[in-house]
Amino acid sequence: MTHTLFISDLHLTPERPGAVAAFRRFLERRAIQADALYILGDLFEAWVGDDDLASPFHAGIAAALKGLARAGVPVHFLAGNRDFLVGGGLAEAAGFHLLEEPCRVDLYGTPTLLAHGDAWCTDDARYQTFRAQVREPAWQADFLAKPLAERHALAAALRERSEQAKADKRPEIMDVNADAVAEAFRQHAVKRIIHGHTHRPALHALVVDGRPCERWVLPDWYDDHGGYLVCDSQGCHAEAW
Ligand code: LP5
Ligand code: MN
Repeated sequence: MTHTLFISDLHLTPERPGAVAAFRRFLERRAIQADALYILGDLFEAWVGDDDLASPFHAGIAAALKGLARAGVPVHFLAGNRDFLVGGGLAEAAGFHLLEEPCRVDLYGTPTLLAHGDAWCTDDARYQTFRAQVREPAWQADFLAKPLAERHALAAALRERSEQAKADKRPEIMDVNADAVAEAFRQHAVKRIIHGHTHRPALHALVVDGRPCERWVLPDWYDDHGGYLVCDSQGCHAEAW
């Protein structure tokens, strides 16, 4: 047993070649040494359906991930708000296991809860309304039935709307809600949570019902920065790439 790696919020797109190159290097040189790799959502800038594997960019990322899995490192993926439409097609092409969030795992003896993190941003009421709608199977079936080009156009329009909406929101409401997090520690009987989404990498030490707990927030990846969490039997620590 050595260590397990956690990443999220890479937002991979051909428009940010620095982050893409860093991800490829990370897979080839760093993740190859791990017991397992967990991707906690927002691997892609936007995922509009598994038929988008027709794009050479997406197929190339899937192939790189599959290379890691073929080399014997299990890869696990749970979806974020940018790639909640990832399904069995990408899982097959990339060789990863799809997880439902939140997902409780035993990490070298420490029960740990994994999630993207957006579901705990309960103060962001407009986002939660939107999230509930796009997680509906009927909405997803309707969206996936549209031509690929139309889905790309809708996703681009939504990204623009989202950036405008975020500019008008107070930063606090875009962070996780303390009560929602405490409830997750309680409900899943864990002392450690790992998540992404908020782009506020940190270790938060807290006490829930008298028990010391830790919440690790993963960093995002852009052309000039990014990183991952390393966990082993001694605990976790963050590393930059
Ligand atoms: O992603 P991030 O961190 O920047 O912002 C999120 C929330 N925004 C989103 C939207 C994603 O960025 C884009 C997802 C692309 C997925 C592609 C597939 C599905 C396409 C569906 C096409 C309709 O998740 C943002 C949060 C922020 O996190 C912090 O938690 O605040 O939430 C918003 O900005 C949502 C707005 O507040 C409400 C948006 C209402 C949109 C209504 C539908 C518009 C239809 C668009 C087509 C014209
Ligand atoms: Mn996110």
